[in-house]
Amino acid sequence: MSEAHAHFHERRVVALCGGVGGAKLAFGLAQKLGENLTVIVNTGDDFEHLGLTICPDIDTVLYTLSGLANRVQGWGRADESWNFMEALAQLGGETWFQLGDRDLALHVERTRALKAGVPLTEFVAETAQRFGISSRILPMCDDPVRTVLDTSEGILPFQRYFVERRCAPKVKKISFQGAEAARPSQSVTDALQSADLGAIVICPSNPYLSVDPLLAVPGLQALVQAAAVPVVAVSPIIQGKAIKGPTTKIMDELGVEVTSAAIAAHYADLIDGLVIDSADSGEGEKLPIPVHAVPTLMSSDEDRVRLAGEVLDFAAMLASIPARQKAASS
Ligand code: FO1
Repeated sequence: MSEAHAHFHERRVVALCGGVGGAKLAFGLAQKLGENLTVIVNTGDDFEHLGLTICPDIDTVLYTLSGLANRVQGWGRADESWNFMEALAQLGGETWFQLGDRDLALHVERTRALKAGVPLTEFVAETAQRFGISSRILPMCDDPVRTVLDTSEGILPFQRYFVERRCAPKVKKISFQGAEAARPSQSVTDALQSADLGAIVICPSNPYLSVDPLLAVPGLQALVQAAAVPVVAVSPIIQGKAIKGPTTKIMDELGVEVTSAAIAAHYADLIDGLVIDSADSGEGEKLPIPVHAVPTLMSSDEDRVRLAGEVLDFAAMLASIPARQKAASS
């Protein structure tokens, strides 16, 4: 761990992150790096609902890094009450997507700010500051990008598939509406081009649903590839299973083997190393890139911080090998 501390003491780290799983590692990285961490978050899950703009992954990262998160469900706030939902149900309103009373305040205030012309990036930065978060949290872009799934039940917007249909329909294709017209914000570009950048971490989020939307923003993938620092991904797969969510089911439906090797192949153009679970260390030996096998299950805050330390150590090790540096190889 001392190696990583030495290497990253003055350097910045960018993490690419989706919702619940990714936010856990982002929490660990934030504990280690504080203001030297920038988390770029998926906004493909965002949607307009009940007249409000909801940004689930951004909010999951905000709540997780500030300690406000509901740790059991992973999304939403702890100490939540549900009076609004109960009253809405009584009125015959839409209740398939649960909005807690405290959580609702964030959606109302964000919708007001966006309507007043405040960019999402600015609103998130101000909210993070109010929540006492020292790390930077950036939406992947300020333009609307919406993940849409072509399924056995037809075309479904992300939250209809994920929450209302509980990921039951078979996924045939995933697309990111609006991505072609989107551009990385200046803050995202600056973070990835920073002269102080030491590493880029791809959190153990769902590669297809949570990380691909980020990479679909034209120019963002090129910024990651152009950065002359190690890019390290953490595999969300442990022994052929994903800890949470539909990753395994979607990989099956898309005809991809549920292995860390498939994750390495998915990110082949991007990463210099992959962190996999120690239970899969045998599999790691067969991969064509450097692999670091450690326990990746994050049940406690200690687990999150420990895994973050391992990821930073691994990145520091990769940075110390000149042949591995992208600047040298490209
Ligand atoms: N997930 C659910 O499974 N059911 C819900 O009713 C639900 C509500 C919700 C409200 C606000 C929020 O920020 C997240 C919410 N989520 C809910 C989680 C969300 O759908 C997923 O975590 C992500 O979009 C996937 O990363």
